[in-house]
Amino acid sequence: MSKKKKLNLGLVGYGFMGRTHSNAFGKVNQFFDLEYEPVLKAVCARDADKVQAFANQWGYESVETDWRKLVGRKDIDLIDIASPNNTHEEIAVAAARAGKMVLCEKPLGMNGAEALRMVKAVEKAGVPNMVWYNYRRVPAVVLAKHLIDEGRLGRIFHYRAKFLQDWTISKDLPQGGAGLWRLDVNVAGSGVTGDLLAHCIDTAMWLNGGIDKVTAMTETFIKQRPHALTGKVEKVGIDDASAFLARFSNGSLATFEATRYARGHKALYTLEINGEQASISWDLHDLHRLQFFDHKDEGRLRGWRSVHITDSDHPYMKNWWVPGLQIGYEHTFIHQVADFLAGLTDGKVPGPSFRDGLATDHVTDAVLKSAASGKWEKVSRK
Ligand code: SOE
Repeated sequence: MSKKKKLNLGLVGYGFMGRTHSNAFGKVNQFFDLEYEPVLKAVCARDADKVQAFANQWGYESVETDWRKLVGRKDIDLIDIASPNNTHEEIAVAAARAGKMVLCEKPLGMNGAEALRMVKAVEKAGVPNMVWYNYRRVPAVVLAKHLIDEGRLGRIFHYRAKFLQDWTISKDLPQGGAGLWRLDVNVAGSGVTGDLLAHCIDTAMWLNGGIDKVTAMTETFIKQRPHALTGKVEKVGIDDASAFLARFSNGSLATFEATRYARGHKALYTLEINGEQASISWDLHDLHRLQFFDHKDEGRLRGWRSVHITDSDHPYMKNWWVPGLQIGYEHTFIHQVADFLAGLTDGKVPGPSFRDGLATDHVTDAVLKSAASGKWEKVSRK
């Protein structure tokens, strides 16, 4: 019998993200030596048969079909929100008021106003909180953060990020319903701005500090789609593509682009940072490599290094296999849980906090505002 402190989890939502979180909760104690151990107490979703099947597959002890009942349960310590974006605020606020710790999928709110109410609720309740911006926990991206914080890049001039996909190009794809709610603006809040650019923005502000202002353009290429729930052809309200220029507070300039219309690209999240002394570049399709160029290298041998991030002195890697053997996407969620649990022990839960999630929502709000106004828009810091 494990002597670890039990942390009873209640998961809301069993889609793609419910699976990534459940996998992380299940694996974390096998690879990380932690005081706390997550217990898969309950999973909640509206469809009783499907949620029971999910519970059986992932090992949850019980099911609920109403999140209010889950939040009201005395045997639950932490509510993990992996349901669609339009449910985040209500569940998070209720969970915080009930004194539960709260983890929430990204983006935190449908917009900054929602996210601010969520921040106020968790901060008032004083409950540990985190947003699942998982790419902060790719070992190569963490190494990039260390190199920047050590000053190896020197003054930063440029930040460049893209997140390219191609899964919504077909005009026959419906909007709404299971698996396709990201196309329904009433459920998602926005399109690629909140879904994909939000990842780029979270990582960017973590690596390079705050963003002051943006100028953006968005496009909806397919204007109408059948709605899976109503059966009617309805106007599409999401942005299919979104691009913006930004000015960071540290004086660097940035370009960001996200689309679901880049034929051939499935989840091509790339970032590049150019500093006075060095540059860094990273690519999610090759996530265990960090490209590094150091101007201080001897001239004859100067060039881009492709560092294979699998050694035990690379972030998180001593917890995995032997050098040379790679890890993947699902490990970023395991790292996030490991850091969260370690933070409970230390009394200092690391980011991204709900407040960090709010900062990203403020940028995406400014992006959408600028796309509508055609002007540069300031990013709120409230
Ligand atoms: C959309 O396709 C999606 O699944 C996002 O919702 C995730 O946040 C991203 O990591 C991968 O793409």
